[in-house]
Amino acid sequence: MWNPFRKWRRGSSSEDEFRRRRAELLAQAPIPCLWLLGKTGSGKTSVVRYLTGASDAVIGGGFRPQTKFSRLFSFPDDELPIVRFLDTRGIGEARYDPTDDLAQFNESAHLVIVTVRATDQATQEIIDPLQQVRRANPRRPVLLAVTCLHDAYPGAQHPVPDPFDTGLRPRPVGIPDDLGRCLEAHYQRFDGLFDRAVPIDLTPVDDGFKAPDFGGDRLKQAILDLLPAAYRQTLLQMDQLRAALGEMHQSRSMPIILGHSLLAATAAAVPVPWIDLPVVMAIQSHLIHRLARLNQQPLDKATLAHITLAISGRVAVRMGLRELLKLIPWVGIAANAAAAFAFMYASGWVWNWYFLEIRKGHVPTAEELRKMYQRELKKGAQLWRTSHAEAEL
Ligand SMILES: Nc1nc2c(ncn2[C@@H]2O[C@H](COP(=O)(O)OP(=O)(O)OP(=O)(O)O)[C@@H](O)[C@H]2O)c(=O)[nH]1
Ligand SMILES: [Mg+2]
Repeated sequence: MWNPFRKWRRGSSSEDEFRRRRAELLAQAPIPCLWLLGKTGSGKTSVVRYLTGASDAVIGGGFRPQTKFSRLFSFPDDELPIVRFLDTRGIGEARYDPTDDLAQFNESAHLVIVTVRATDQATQEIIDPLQQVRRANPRRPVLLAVTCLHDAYPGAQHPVPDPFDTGLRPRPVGIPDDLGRCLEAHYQRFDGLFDRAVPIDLTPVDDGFKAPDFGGDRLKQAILDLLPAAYRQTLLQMDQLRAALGEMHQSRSMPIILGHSLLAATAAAVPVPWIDLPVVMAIQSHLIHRLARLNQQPLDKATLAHITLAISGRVAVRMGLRELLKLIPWVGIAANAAAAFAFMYASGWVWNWYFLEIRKGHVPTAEELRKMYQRELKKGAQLWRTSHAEAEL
């Protein structure tokens, strides 16, 4: 029985070796890192929750302390992140000195998001460190997120329709002027320290707002526009997948499958022959085991062989990725990466579906598995193409 993981292991030793190579690949993978800078209670965690769909408990438990003032949250986890958030703590309670954070993260943070509450006027403690952060890398984009808009219209619902123009410093049109004045004051205070602003109000559902993610689309669009193109893709893929999956985007499988697909694409794009096929196969094996654990399903060798065989047949399994490459009409590194991405994406969703069906008491037939694999392969290729095309715009 052919087992891609065993073959790879025989060639190159152990789980440690895989971890080492994964770390090498992760260092090259275009994982965006967003640096959240804001006073305590200004909405940093709310931004993370909105962008990832993760719960407060997951976010809280996933933060790793980095420096005196900061901690890092890798989504969905440290093992295979698709996006990272650097969260500053305690600003407003203590004087924040960004020197340590800059020493550690100046190179790796791609975008700074400054959160400030609409009616907060004591902003100097955030302006001072922001000046230092801006000076350290003036080309790194800074997004000013003005949060808790409703503080400017207490007791009322958010205005409908959305009253903001689409400028870099959005202003509300046709509503009472308090909010407009608050925003204008922030734009003046932070003048020269940000590239674009977004008014948002991200509220827990229990707070009773009819629109709990007020301005959320504006926030996402601004992040996509500001991030360097290479780092934009990952977020685009996540966004497009969410739209396509609807309710299922809450599923914890999505970021895991996406993370493995991106790592496979990175492996295939590295122009070193030894790295592509064996490592991609090892990544697939990891993905399958992760999904089995997530769905609380046992995974034995017989099942592994049975499904792999059902999906693509004995010869095609052996040749999996290489065969796939031939079917893709472009050549070169980009095609390798695209094929590896689609291959991992399709494998992930087929396995995930298999585990879900088994839990329901239905054993999928080989024909069903094959059909789904073909369908998901097309979707994966499409996702790669559209997110790359959009990222290059
Ligand atoms: N209504 C509303 N509530 C918000 C908004 N942003 C944050 N909050 C609420 O304000 C509280 C603090 O928000 P967090 O997102 O935890 O703030 P934080 O910046 O992460 O705070 P620290 O972790 O203490 O530094 C929470 O109860 C949020 O639900 C917003 O835009 N609108
Ligand atoms: Mg927080």
